[in-house]
Amino acid sequence: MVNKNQLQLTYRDRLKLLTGAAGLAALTACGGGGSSSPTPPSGGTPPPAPPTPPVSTTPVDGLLRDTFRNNFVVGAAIGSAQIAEGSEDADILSKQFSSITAENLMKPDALAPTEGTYTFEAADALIAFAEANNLQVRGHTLLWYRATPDYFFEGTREEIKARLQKYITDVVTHFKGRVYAWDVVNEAISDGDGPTAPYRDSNWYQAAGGPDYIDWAFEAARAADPDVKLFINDYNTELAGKRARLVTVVEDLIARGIPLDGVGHQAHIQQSTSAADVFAGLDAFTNMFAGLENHITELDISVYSDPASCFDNATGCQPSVGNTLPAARAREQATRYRELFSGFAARSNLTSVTLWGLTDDASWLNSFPVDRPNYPLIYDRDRDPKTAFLAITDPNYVI
Ligand code: 9MR
Repeated sequence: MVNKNQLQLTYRDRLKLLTGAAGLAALTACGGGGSSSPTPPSGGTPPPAPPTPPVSTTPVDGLLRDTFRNNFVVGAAIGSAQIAEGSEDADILSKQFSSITAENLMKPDALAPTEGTYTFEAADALIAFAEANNLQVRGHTLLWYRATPDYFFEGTREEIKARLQKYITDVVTHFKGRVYAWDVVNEAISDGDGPTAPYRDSNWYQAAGGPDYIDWAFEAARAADPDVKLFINDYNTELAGKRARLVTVVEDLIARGIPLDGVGHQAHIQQSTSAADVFAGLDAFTNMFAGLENHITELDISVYSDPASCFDNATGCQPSVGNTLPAARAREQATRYRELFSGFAARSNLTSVTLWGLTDDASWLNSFPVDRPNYPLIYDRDRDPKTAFLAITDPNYVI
């Protein structure tokens, strides 16, 4: 395969220009310069079409990360496939991003599938790739109610606490100095106002007989590494109810002196979500205490706008848009991405923005909440930057 970063215009790019098949190339050609088609003078001969400006789907090296260099690092969640030597994904990561998160490789079921045996190799390879390419690493995640082997929950409360703290001590120590932030506790907040609210009624909550496990996790992480930033991470902070419950928990942690540096906002949103609601999620935590940081940790924008029933019981989900992203949807999505990144850049305590995946084909949203092709990221299945990429990196780009 031709490495498109070795050439200014690849075979595929030229083919797209010739066939006019590429939405991106076409959009760039007519929208990139902010011009519209000239109107022929009435009765006269239409002027000749302006020459097609040179178009390449390869942005200049560093465009994405440099656009936000003074604002936040720009990350992508990845796995072993994306760092394969010579792959287009690895090339994109090294050229356009400044941070990575392991989508799965640093979760408890990946690092310690059986008690007392650590399997760090795949995560270490990810970190070695990051270090070789000047990418920072966000750690995800030390404690979650999913992706955790059953043995974590066996025994008495004291045994469970000791096991959890040993696990966190070992893992944080192993990655010490190589990870800039950890999602220490992931998704511990309830989605509703049930009996355990604001806490999720989870395996961890049951095993600890309450929310104390959150304290155990943060204390062990801080003891193992005094410098790494410690985050509580959750989804739906763009929704008022979930946000209020997370605020309650964060206030309590701070008041009791639990070591916490920031709030991770997953930002798994859909097209119907307004940027204002995402910003409200961020702003609720700003100035809660000096130095509290916000991170956007798992950003993606589903091109579907599904009702709650789709997430609850897979009914009422929007039908598939098919195997190509319709241009109108691509533009709507690009608009939302632009609004978000411009608002992110305006918030000084937002220090990291991570997309939950690199290319659309790799997204978990192709099978959640139902099997259906989705297009939630800023690189398409051909590894070309999408309209959304242009919208966030070029303020003059006409969407
Ligand atoms: O995208 C991840 C998917 O590949 C895994 O199967 C799943 C279970 O480990 O986790 C997904 O990532 C989740 C993340 O860790 C926490 N927030 C929600 C993400 C999507 O489910």
